[in-house]
Amino acid sequence: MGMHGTKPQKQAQVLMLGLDGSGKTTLLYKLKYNETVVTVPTVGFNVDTLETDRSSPGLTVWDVGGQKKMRPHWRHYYADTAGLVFVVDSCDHKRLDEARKELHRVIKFESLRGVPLVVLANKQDLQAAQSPEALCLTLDLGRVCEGRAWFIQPCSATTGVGLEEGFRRIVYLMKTPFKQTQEDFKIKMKSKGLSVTAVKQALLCSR
Ligand code: G3D
Ligand code: MG
Repeated sequence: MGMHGTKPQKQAQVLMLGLDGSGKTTLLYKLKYNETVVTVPTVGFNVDTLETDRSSPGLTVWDVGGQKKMRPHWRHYYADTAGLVFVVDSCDHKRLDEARKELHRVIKFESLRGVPLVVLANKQDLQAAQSPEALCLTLDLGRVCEGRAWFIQPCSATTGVGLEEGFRRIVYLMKTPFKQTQEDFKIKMKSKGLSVTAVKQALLCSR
């Protein structure tokens, strides 16, 4: 993310989860070093820090391995999580249902109650990618995220498009009380001439 002079004082923990192969490690390296790396499946975790603007805490991002055998261990990373980023391979149509189940299982944990969520709809550079609107429905985000601040961000870890936006969004959701995010959202939509109902139908952002 942007480099803005003085290091922020506090660090906030962002937990990045998602099925194996969804692109977590690729996107973390792209964000941090602007490099496309050849990844190997993450056994255990990677951790890195990202700087934000001076008014926001820096982020410590935990990239936890997403293989089936790793998933029971995800819960050991939930404590102190200020923001959750769930990465989805938008092209892996066969495993979208598995991704949905894992996401639902994660966000039901008591220790993650009310923690803001950004879903990164990754691999949008590929033609077969499902759109974020369609993914919202496939992942049933509107229903399962009731009462939680959330957003779905299309991105590509290989080109870098959408990555900073996704992490800016999690910072905004972490910093802003839930009620305020709803108000901001309504104002933004009105200024675009869209009714809140129309936008809810589009299911593009948090309610
Ligand atoms: P993970 O950390 O979530 O397990 P990785 O996933 O970061 O290891 O990525 C898994 C594979 O997906 C890698 O390819 C990586 O290059 C690819 N990938 C990640 N993000 C994108 C993206 O946005 N677009 C495209 N086209 N590919 C992506 P390999 O071939 O090494 O398995
Ligand atoms: Mg990995």
